[in-house]
Amino acid sequence: MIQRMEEPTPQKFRSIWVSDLHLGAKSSRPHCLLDFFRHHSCDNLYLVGDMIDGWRLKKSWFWDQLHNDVVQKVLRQARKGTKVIYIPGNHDQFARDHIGLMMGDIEVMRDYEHETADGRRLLVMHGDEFDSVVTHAKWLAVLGSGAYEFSVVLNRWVNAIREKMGLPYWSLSNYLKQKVKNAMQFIDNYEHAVAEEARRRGVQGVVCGHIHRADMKTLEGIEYFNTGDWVESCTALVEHFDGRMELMEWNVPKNLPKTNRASAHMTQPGRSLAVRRVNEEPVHDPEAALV
Ligand SMILES: [Mn+2]
Repeated sequence: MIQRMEEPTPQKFRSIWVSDLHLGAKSSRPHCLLDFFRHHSCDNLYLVGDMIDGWRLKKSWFWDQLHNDVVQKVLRQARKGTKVIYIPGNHDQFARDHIGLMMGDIEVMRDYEHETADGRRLLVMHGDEFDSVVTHAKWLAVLGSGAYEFSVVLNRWVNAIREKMGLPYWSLSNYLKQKVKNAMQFIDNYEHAVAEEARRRGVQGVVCGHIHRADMKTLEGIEYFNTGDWVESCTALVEHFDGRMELMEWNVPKNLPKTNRASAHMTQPGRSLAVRRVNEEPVHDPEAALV
């Protein structure tokens, strides 16, 4: 008998939402999503936009076997009976020309109303529509915590030069703090705009992506879910069979030998991110244009 490499038995959910994979961008992490799909299955799979980064692909073609594998995996799930709905985002807006059509077994929609097992109605959309409603603050132009110390050193240099040029003292750290504040304000405005749209449509909640910030909370009576991304955080939103929602993080180191991969994340399978959100570090995205 031929010994085959064993596939894991996937954990099954009623629904899974993923977004912002940005396939085609160098920072995309298709191996993480592929591994997530190997370990989880569902009845309803939602691809909530920016799955493929058409903007990047126009500039330089970055597409390897792993990219194909993810696409194949999704197509296979659709063929096997998972209802797959693809809601294109701003980076894969070329697919918006196909709204209402089928791509293989995948249905392409502008947005979608999902009904949970316990009867809540959730508006599913990518969410870039609400960029213009909020500010045009470059909210991603913020730095992570490690960069703060560096900024203090840099500040000294900057001001030494400014002094030589006869310019007054200028605080880099205040400048950065202001940037971070703007970023937080942007996120807050965005979330409220999206929640407001759900209210306008008469549904109980909203599932979106776009800002690469996984979250799960209630905003003025509207349930707000953000699926996060597969560029940095590798997060998915899942619905259990009783309608319970959960945010999952699925990070797999890229260079881990295949056989060890399972153990890499089994230490914390699907931990909830719901508590991670207060006063946390601002998002730092190495490719700011990804949103
Ligand atoms: Mn987007």
